[in-house]
Amino acid sequence: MSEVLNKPVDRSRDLSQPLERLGPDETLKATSDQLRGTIEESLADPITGGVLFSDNKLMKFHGIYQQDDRDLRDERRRQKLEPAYQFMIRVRLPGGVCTPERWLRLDEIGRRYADGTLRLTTRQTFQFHGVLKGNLKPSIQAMHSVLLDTIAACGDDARGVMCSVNPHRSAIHAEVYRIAKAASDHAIPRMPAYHEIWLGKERVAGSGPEEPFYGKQYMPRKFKIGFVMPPSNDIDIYTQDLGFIAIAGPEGLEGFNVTIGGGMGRTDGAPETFPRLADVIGFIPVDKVNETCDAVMAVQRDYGDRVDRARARFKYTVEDKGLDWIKAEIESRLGFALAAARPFEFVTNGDDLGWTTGDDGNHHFGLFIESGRVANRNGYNLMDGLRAIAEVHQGEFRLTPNQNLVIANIAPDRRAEIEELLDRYGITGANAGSALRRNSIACVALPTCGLAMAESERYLPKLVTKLEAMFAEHGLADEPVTIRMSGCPNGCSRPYVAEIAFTGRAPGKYNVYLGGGFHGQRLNRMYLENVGEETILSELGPIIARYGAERLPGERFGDFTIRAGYVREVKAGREFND
Ligand code: SRM
Ligand code: SF4
Repeated sequence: MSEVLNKPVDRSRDLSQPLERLGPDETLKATSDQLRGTIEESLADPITGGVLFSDNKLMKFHGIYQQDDRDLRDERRRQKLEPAYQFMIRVRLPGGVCTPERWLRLDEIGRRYADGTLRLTTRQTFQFHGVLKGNLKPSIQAMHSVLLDTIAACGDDARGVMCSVNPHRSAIHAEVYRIAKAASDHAIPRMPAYHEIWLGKERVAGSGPEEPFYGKQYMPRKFKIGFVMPPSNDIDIYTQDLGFIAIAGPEGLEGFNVTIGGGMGRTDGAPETFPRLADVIGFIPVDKVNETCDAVMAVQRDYGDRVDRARARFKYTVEDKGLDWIKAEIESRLGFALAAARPFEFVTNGDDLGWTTGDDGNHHFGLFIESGRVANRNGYNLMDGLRAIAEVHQGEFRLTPNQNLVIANIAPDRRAEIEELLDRYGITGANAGSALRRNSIACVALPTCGLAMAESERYLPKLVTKLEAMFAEHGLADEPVTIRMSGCPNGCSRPYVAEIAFTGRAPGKYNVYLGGGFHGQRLNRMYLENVGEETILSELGPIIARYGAERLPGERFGDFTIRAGYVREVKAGREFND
């Protein structure tokens, strides 16, 4: 990234402050020898299946998290054994586009080194779970053999860049994807430590700083960038730290509206934390995207809170400094004023499932994948089926922000072959289930996520079975309603923009939220606190019944719950906890 933007600023939070006045993570980053720490030593330590606490933190920048199997935690404690340490690896995959060759390699890694599954995430990439320490290097090296990496997939940096999955308007989509990919390549940190530790490269001493933009301390916190193509808001643009809304005219792509300051994460009982929807601050031409990434990220790098990590996301910098001030600071770094934002319209944040045809006549199959888990389970051999398809497919796979998959760019004369494989493996996901199920997202949660307070991926499908029966009873089986569950308030399924949402409080207990906007344009509000399934069903049942009987033509469930007075509309993130 550009060094020009490294101008000194704001002494209260500037990196030149003594480290002891900043949070412990800042000290760790600054003294980590550019993210090397003692990762090599931790990996080589045969006494434990884990790594040092500090190395675990640093490994996040390398796309790797230490976890332990929480299903086994109590039993192992009783047996006085260390936790069943294992690792999660997250791939960097801008826009979720994956070639069949890469799919096959990732499938092999999943079977050989992980828990035998692939997990498609809400930011359009793959995660591996259950990787043992000794299998980390072989996994990363296998990815490298198909030119994939995990750099900055986690950590205080620019995370995986998202891009709308829109095979219908393929020419413009291709251009937006190309720009999103370039922005990802631009924002990725230069990280020699990664190549040394995982790929065995020799350390080379250079004259300049190893990372000219991020420096030694990187960003105050994770930073998320996304590109969206109206009328689909599939990436939930208002939840991104920095977003680009593609504006297309008669001649093609004209540029992007820029959004800043979105985010979901919050903490129960901490009103100073809240989800926030991004603001649209102006329009830029196509060739200013990377400069805009630099300018916005530099403002957050220099002004973000480096003392309190709970308030270190860009959304709080925007709240604390004020939108006008932040916009002026971005413009001063850009050296030009943003143009007025152009009109645009979103109609959905869901995916197109089933067969569709693109501008160029190629076919695409959108496949619903429950909670994004690709596995062979309970007689449904989805992982084998997708492997068989990858072996013959000549287009690509596109991972969606709703944890689904598009088998994309199937030439007309190849469609029959793909259809035959879908039939042979019984892969009918897109057509099976209610509209409620097809619009459901659950984060991973138990047993791997160390922050989970309740089940999510393993529970939401069962809850949906009960709720969809209620919707069907009132003639609403085909009514799309967004429903999202997270095992804790961090909100990895982007629950606070869903029409119905659940966040875990304790085993079997959830907060319930209603009133989110159908295409992600409005935050929801808490309706029930810390309740179990019985209360969830007994409280939601009458609301669903009234919706069936009293809704206005075209009225969405989230809008209805506000009109009917179940929840008050949230107009700004700060109001979320009122
Ligand atoms: Fe997330 C932390 C999983 C998307 C907000 N997230 C985690 C960790 C790494 C837990 C941890 O820190 O120990 C989870 C690993 C669980 C596991 O076992 O795999 C985790 N997050 C996920 C994924 C896999 C959920 C999924 O089911 O798909 C998503 C991976 C995305 C990717 O491919 O990069 C995922 N996480 C999100 C999103 C949605 C998004 O980005 O569009 C959010 C909300 C948006 C936002 O960032 O505001 C999100 N994750 C968080 C947070 C809260 C951050 C905050 O601002 O407070 C945490 C906790 C943290 O960072 O301290 C977190
Ligand atoms: Fe884990 Fe919480 Fe994210 Fe779910 S929302 S994956 S429980 S951090």
